[in-house]
Amino acid sequence: MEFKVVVILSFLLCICNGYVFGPSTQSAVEADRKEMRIQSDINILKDNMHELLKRVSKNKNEIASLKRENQYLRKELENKRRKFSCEINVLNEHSYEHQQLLNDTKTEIIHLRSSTIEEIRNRVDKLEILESQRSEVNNTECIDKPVLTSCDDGWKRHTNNCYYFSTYSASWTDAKRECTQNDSRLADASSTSEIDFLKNNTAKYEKNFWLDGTDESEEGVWVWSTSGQRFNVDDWYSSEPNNADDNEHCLEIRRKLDNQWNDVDCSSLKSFICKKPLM
Ligand SMILES: [Ca+2]
Ligand SMILES: [Ca+2]
Repeated sequence: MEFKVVVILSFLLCICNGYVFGPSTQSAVEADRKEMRIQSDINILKDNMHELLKRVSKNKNEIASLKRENQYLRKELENKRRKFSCEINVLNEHSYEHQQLLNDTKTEIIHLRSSTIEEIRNRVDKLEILESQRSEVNNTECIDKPVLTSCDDGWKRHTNNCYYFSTYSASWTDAKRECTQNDSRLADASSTSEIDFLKNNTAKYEKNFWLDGTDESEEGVWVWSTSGQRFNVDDWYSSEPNNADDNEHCLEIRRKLDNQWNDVDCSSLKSFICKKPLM
């Protein structure tokens, strides 16, 4: 009997634990767990919010820095724009001035070209007239003058020319006239053999002799006065021509300079050499 009572009480206790007290204890545990999870979530959210606030603060600083940089760049851009605008204006002004200058130069060139062409035409016309006159004179000379087959007495022959070495002195201008009056001209020299011929003869006479060369028209530009031709050969002494006292414009063969060429005062008196063709 006692055993039956014990079994019955144990059974009732089990029922009480399972159906009366069991459910309320489980809910409390579950509630605690939920509270802990929520608290944990809240802590995580707090941490996240704190992190977000830090980022927001940092971004604000960066934004402020970018704004300042943006303002600086805008100012720089404006300064550059003003500077380039100013330079462009200056360049435009210069370009305009250069264009004006170019136009003036073009006009001047056109004018010069026209006047030069006109001058050349005039000179050609004059040359044609002179050529015509010279032909007439040559024809007359050919008819009137006998052909020389040998040089006159007192004249020396070299190749196809005759040369007269004067025994008296005259100025360069008078010497030219003397030669012309003797159907010849003041001698020029067109080859080294002719220069040697003249030099060898003047050495024998031991005098200074005029030649036809002069730079009277243009200082330093030596020509043969009769032909107007520039020298194709010369025999200047090493330190000549020196245009001493700015007054030496006529050509002599100078004895004391090894019978080489020297420029000298045209009014000085010297012997001279006349030249005329043999044929
Ligand atoms: Ca001179
Ligand atoms: Ca001289």
